[in-house]
This record gives sequence, C-alpha cells and structure tokens, in this order.
Amino acid sequence: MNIETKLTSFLGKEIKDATKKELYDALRNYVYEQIQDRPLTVGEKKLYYISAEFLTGKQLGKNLINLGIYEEVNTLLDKNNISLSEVEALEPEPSLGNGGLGRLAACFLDSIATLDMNGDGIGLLYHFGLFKQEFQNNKQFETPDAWLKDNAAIHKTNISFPVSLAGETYQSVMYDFDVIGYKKGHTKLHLFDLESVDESIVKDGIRFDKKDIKKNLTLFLYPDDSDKDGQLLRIYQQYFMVSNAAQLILQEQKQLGHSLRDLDKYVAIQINDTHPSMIIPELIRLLMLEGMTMKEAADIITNTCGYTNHTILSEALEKWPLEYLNEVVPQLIPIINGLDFATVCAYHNNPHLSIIDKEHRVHMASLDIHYSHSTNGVANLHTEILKNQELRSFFKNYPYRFNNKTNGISFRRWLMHSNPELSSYIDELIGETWKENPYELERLFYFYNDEGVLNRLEQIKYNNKVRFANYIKEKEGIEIDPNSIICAQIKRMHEYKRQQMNALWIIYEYLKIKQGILPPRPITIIFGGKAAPAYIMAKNIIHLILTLEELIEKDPEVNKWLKVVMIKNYNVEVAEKLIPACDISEQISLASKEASGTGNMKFMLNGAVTLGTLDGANVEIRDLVGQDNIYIFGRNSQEVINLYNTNGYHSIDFYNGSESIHRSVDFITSEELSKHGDYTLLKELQDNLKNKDWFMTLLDLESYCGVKEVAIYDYENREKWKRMMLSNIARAGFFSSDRTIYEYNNDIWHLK
Ligand code: 26Q
Repeated sequence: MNIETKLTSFLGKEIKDATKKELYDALRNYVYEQIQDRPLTVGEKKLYYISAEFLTGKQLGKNLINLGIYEEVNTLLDKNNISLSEVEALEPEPSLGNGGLGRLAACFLDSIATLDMNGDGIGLLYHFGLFKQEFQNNKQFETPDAWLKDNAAIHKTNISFPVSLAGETYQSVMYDFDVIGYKKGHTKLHLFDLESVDESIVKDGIRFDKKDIKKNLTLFLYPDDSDKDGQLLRIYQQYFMVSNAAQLILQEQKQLGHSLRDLDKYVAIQINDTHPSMIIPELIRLLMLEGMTMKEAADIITNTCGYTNHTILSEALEKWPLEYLNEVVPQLIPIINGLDFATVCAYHNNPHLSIIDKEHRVHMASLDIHYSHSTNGVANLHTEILKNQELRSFFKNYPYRFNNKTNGISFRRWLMHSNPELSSYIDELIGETWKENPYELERLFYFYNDEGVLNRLEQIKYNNKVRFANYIKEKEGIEIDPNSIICAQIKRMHEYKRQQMNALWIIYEYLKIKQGILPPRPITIIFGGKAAPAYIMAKNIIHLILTLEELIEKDPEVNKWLKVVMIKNYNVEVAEKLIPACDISEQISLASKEASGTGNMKFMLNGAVTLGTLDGANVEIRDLVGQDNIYIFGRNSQEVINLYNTNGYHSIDFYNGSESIHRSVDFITSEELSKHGDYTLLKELQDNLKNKDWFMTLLDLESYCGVKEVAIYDYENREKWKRMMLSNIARAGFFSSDRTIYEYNNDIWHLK
C-alpha cells in the first residue's frame, strides 16, 4: 500500500483535511509499522552502550530519512499545502541529555544501526529530563520539561527487574525506543523507569523531596547534588540504571544458551563516562552468585568492558564516599573492597592507582581503568593528555589499554536532515555515495575554482540564515539580519568553555562602536546553553550575556551594528536550525580542557569556519583543513598545562597590563550596564575574572579579539570566504560517527 493510501486510512479522512497533529500521529504510526517490518540486527556478539544521557533529538524526521521516504512524504504533504517540518515540530523533543556526551551517544546509536551492528543502548527514562530553561530579569530559571506527555515514540515493554536499593526492592519497567539505521539496521534503546515515580511532587521550579526515592528516582537527569541527599539520589539513579542493565544482559545471554563464563565472547559493554561505572562491581557480584570466584568474575568482566573518558576536569571525575555507597548499595561494598584490595596488593599501595583513597572515597574512573580492557579518550589531544598527564600512572601500568577514538557526528541528522538544501546540492555535484562513504565529500574540491558552485554555496548559506531568522522570529520574537555575519557559541555553560571571553569581546566591540569605529558589516552573536542549577558562576555568565543583549538592543547607535542573542532552552531542534545558518563557529575553550567538542564538527560540515583554540578536535579540524581555512588563537595546551603546574597565571597582571582588557573588564560593573542587570552578580563575575579566573580568560582575550577581527574582515573577501566554506565541507568526512563506530568495533568491541 502506498504512503498516501496508508495515511488516509490512518486519518480516516483526506490528507488536506487533516490537522498537523493528526498528520503527526498518522506519520508516527506509519513509521512504527515500517520499523516492525525491519528485523532487529542480530549477530554472535552484542554490544551494550550504557549511558546516563541519550540526547536523541526528535525522531520523526530522522526516521523518515533513514527509511528513505522523507522526500516522498515531503512532496505528498506539499501537494496538500502542508509543511512537513511544521508537522515534525509538533513532536516533543526528548529531554534525555545535557550536552556533548549525550548527543554523542545518540549519534553512536544511529551509526551502530546504520552499520548493521548488533548493539543496544541502555539508560534511564527521566520524566522531566534535564530541565527547561527560562529567562526572567536576565537570569536563568529552571522548570520541569514535561516532554514525556503525548510522546509515543517510546514503547512500554513487559520486561521488569527487581533492584535492591538501601535494602528495599524496587521493580523496574523497561521502555524501548526504536533506533532505525540509514537504509539498513534496527536496534533498540532501552530506558528503565519506576512505576511509582510521581511527577506531582515537583514544586516551585524543579524542587522536590530528595529523600522520597520511590517517587523521585527518575524525575530528573543530574538532580542537584550540592548536598548529601542529592548525592545519594545520584547513587540511587546510577545503581538503578546499571543493575537493570546487568540483569538484562545476563538474561539475554542465558536465553541464547550462552555460558556466562563466555560472557566476553558474546558481549561487549561500553561505559560512557563514569556514571555507569557501578556496572563493573554489579556484574562481578552477579557472576559470583552464579558460582564464580571474584578473580574469575573480575577477569571476565575486565575482558567484557570498555571505558570512555570524556573529561579531564577533576570535579567531573566521580568519587563517591564509601559510606554513601554503603547506605544505598551495601551489596556492592564487599566487591568494591575486594577489587581495591587486589589492586593495592598488585600495585604496592601506589596512591595514584588506588580505587579507594585515604578519605575513603571510591574513584569511579580508577575502577573502570583497572577492570576494563580499554580506556579511550575522545580526540587525539585529549587521549595524549590522559596518557601523559591526568592518567599517567595508569598509562604506565596498562599502556596497551589506552587508545583514542576521535568523536564523530551522524551526517543523517547534521547534514541531510538539518540542511536539506546543501545536502541535495552535494548530491547534484558528486552523487549520493558520500552518504555511505563520507570521505567522498573530498570530491567537492573539484569545484574549488568553479564560480557557479561557490556562489551557490553562498546562496544556500544565505537561505539558511533567512530560514533561521524566520524560526527565531516566530519562536522568540527576535529579529536577526540575514546579511549580518552570524557567529555562534552553543554548548553547556561552563567557565572552561569561556562564554565569558566572548562576552568580553562583545564589550570590546560595543566600546569601539561607541567611539565611531564600525565593523565592515553588522555582526550577530548567538549563544545557546544551559547552566547547571547549582553552578553560580555559569549562571552569572548567562546574566552578563543577557544584560549585554538588553543594553545593546536599546542603544540605537550600536544595535545597527551589533546584536546579541541568547536563545532560551537551547536543544537539538535549535541546533539543527542554527548550525546551517552560521558563518563563524566559536570553539574557544581553554586549550587542554575541552575533551573533543562535537558542535565544532557540525558547524564545519555545514560550511562555517572555526574560530578557536588548539583544543580537543579543533586540532584535528586544523590538520584537515589547513591553517588557511581556520582561525586559531591563544596559548596551546602545553603552555596552559605549564601555567597550571607552575602556578604561573595571575589574571590581575593581564588586567593591569592591557588597556583594552582593563576597560572591558571594568565595563562589567559600569553604571551603563548595571542599569540592565544585577550589580551584585556582575561584580561577583568581575571579581572572579580579576582575582581568580581559573580558566584563564584574560590570558587569551587580546589574541581572541585580534583574530576575531581578522575573521570579520576576511568575511568581506567573499571569494576567499566561499572557498573556505567549501574546504571545510569537503574535509569533514573524517568526522562521520560511522567512522568512529567502525574504529570502536575494530579495536574494542569486535562484533563481526
Ligand atoms: C559529574 C559529577 C557530578 C555531576 C555531574 C557530572 C557530569 C555530568 C555531565 C559530568 C560530565 C557531564 C558531561 C560531560 C560532557 O558532555 N562531556 C563532553 O563530551 C563530549 C563527547 O565526548 C565532548 O565532545 C566534550 O568535549 C565534552 O565536554
């Protein structure tokens, strides 16, 4: 039956008479039927990718693309004067992630399915996800994101496991998300929940009783852990996730008739950062219940598990007090003690290698590295830093366990779906084989001197700017000039990512415009990102940005030339609209601190030029496109590491040593700006920059302003800029997550 007949029968009326909501439901049903016709991928060995986050984005559009029917549906709706993208917009976006780590997990599932690999994701079903970000008085407020209502992309299964938490048994429920690959492949994302969770206990923003585990367990991702109850809740969540995962894995293996002694032959488990690390002692415990010794079980689990590290920031490397673990998961304590004892004996009490430290805290990353066969970083530079600095002692002990897997992105979502015009123009130029072999994008270089092609790339960028301007006008009532240069910095708010440096550039530019020194054309600076609710400095940075946005908007002298937009509740949907419209991709983290970045890859693929430090995957972008197609500034990672090691950075010296830095920092508490903001918060931010500045903003500020100016003037050299766009697109093939997953499989999982 063709799509039109099928949809009409779902609708019980003609397409032209249906509402968008009815069409959304009909299309979702249609996709679900198609998915059922595609068998699940099987194979001798199975991967389980365990992660606290899966930032999947909306499913409908991506599924239509992967089923190969997007164009057909689009044309069909078009014929009836209905826009498919407006229908897609009705799907609530799953709020199951925070940032890069969660989005990476989603791209990985897409690639695993597309490469027809036997692999499922396992995580938690958070009712309110992270939180919804709102702005009031130029400040962030958090409200629950009720994304689950009305979303049937998820299906309840009859699988359920008992989980023991603080001595009480809780019965889980498993929900499934279908993951459908491009042209082939079908796997699942399993999300666990607890039926007794009660959404009505959330009051006054996102506050709730942290002790009421029965009702609160899966309400939020990363609930506030600034006190003991919050930390205990995180342990409850993590154990609930991994206990379900472990039981599911063992159950599936038993059903297949495999001996658990052969677990490593049939199963690969990838631990996404330390949040799922308790899967190691949990599996060892379960294998011991099946009659194995701890040594036997530990060996099998070591051969089964791989661990991915996503950060070198020490505050993000989890260390749980043994006493807290004992409260929530007493059943794991003998195992953790036993594993610690074994490493103490083997490594002569070397404190760098211990699992439990002198303060009786359990280092989850240490547990992972000792009891998995692979530890990987997520970009070359990051892996080198892990090997030579942060995890040096571990690397000396297990050199063969360390490996790099540079991150990647799904081109289905981040080009085919987000930028259909560019995607089909590329098809026109070089055919469609790049979709399965992304390195084929290099063939675009054939058109390097083709004026017609270069002009068309420019036109497509302009069209995407218009599309984004319309979107943001409708969503937030904000007007953006599509003829302006669009610079974008979209990522979690964090001092190491240095959104505050971008804000200081805005002040610098504002002051120049006030003096009559005008840029060659208007500039739009776009920010998007959430601050963790308890992270005061990140919230202060948002406050500074919103305050600048208001000041500039209200100043007729400046608003013709400069526009600042902080988009509220930044998510995958916004990213898909913004990235194709962007000219300059701001990747300005303090060198050595950003493990990889994946937004940088998305911008590049869509023809934006990177302005960044030599950090994370920016280094690999630079190597691929060459110096002339990227704007690099600031100190390199070795210089930064040396400054930390020698306590050699004093921000006050930079403040005192440069007239322009001094002026920009002072402006934060000026009367002009304070009129639009909260002086106390701005002062706190300013004091921090002058006296602490742990992430060395002032160190690179002058270099940043200088190089940004070069980029802004280069933009006027249209011939040069269009070629830079083409070079960036043509060299992006390496960053396909299909390549990354292929490498994980070859080096770590060995599925087939
Ligand atoms: C830890 C302890 C307590 C509370 C929260 C956390 C926590 C929560 C989230 C720690 C880390 C995260 C998320 C990290 C993350 O998203 N990392 C990003 O991972 C990307 C994919 O590898 C990289 O590209 C980014 O560079 C990295 O920042």
